[in-house]
Amino acid sequence: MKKIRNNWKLKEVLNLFNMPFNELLFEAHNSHIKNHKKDTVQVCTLLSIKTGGCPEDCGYCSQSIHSDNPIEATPLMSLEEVEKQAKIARDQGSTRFCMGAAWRRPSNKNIDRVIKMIDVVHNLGMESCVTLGMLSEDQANRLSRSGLNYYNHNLDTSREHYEKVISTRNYQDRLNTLKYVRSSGIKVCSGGILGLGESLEDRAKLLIELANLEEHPESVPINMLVQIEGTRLYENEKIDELEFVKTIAVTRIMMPKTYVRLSAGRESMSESMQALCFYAGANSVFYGEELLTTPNVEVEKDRELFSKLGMNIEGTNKKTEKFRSSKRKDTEKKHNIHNLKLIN
Ligand code: SAM
Ligand code: DTB
Ligand code: SF4
Repeated sequence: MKKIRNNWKLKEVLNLFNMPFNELLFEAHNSHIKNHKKDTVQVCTLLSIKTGGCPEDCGYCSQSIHSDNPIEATPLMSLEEVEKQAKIARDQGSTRFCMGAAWRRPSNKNIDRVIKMIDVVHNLGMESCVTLGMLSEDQANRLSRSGLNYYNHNLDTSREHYEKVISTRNYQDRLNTLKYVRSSGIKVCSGGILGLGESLEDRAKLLIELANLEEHPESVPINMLVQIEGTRLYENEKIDELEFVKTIAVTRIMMPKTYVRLSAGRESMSESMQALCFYAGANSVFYGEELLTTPNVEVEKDRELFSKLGMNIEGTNKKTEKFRSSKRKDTEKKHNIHNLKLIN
């Protein structure tokens, strides 16, 4: 992605946050329509290919062995199961498939297996994304040679707040992986979570870290903490809805060409709040009934919302919908599934 601006200062970002709400949204919306196709949303389906048993102690995550109620650990999913899930996602209209694994860092053997999964996704005509924890330079290069499109690796919060959330790795570990991913040629997907007990200044500093990278990430997910029982941050004070919308707007202004993903937490957001986020510059979402270990908005509900808002899914048109609908019938037959909940 072309360099835009990467010398943001804290004071000017705080000034953006302190603008009157309507003025901030208006400025963000103008930046959005100058740089992106209007009323278009990019959709990506998530699949947890290796769940639970993670040695990291991220205070928000149900997959950490440090959680009081850790999710059951599973082995790495079979290629056949990945293919089945990827076909369902494609038939539901998804154009990107993101596979997540609860690892601190993947072994080289597991990288080999993930590369085969990436091939499966490409053969189905979707873009690929993976999120596997920390990578070595060599692993990033191998994934790049496999044709991987995106690597997701979040900074989560500001450098200062980070150690209150995670103690088993540091900020520089995260930045190193992002550096290897960027120099390997894979597109960068990196963002954060709101509702981790961070201050407004922490939110501004997270965005400065991302926007002051040599190149802006192509994709920035903004997650709202999904509070999961047993995790350290369960029952944290919830972030104010309008503060969340403002963070989307500031992200849009600071990184005009980036896809801003309205990520985890949509299930508990009203349609009006999501509509405000789209106005403020969000232009991608996770799509499909599940995130990694928690539920997401139902596909039909999303379809209805997009239709109410006059929004289209990026990369789909009448021809691709017809193709998907015929593929959907094959998938239903092959896996003996009736009535996949989907597009019409
Ligand atoms: N283990 C890898 C890692 O941490 O990079 C990949 C999977 S991890 C679950 C991917 C991202 O999901 C995390 O970096 C975090 O930003 C987000 N996430 C995890 N649990 C979450 C929660 N409860 N609410 C919101 N976002 C969450
Ligand atoms: C991201 O920023 N959010 C996604 C994805 N990248 C991998 C994960 C959200 C997880 C929400 C909690 C769960 O389902 O476990
Ligand atoms: Fe492990 Fe990723 Fe969960 Fe942290 S967020 S505990 S690294 S799966």
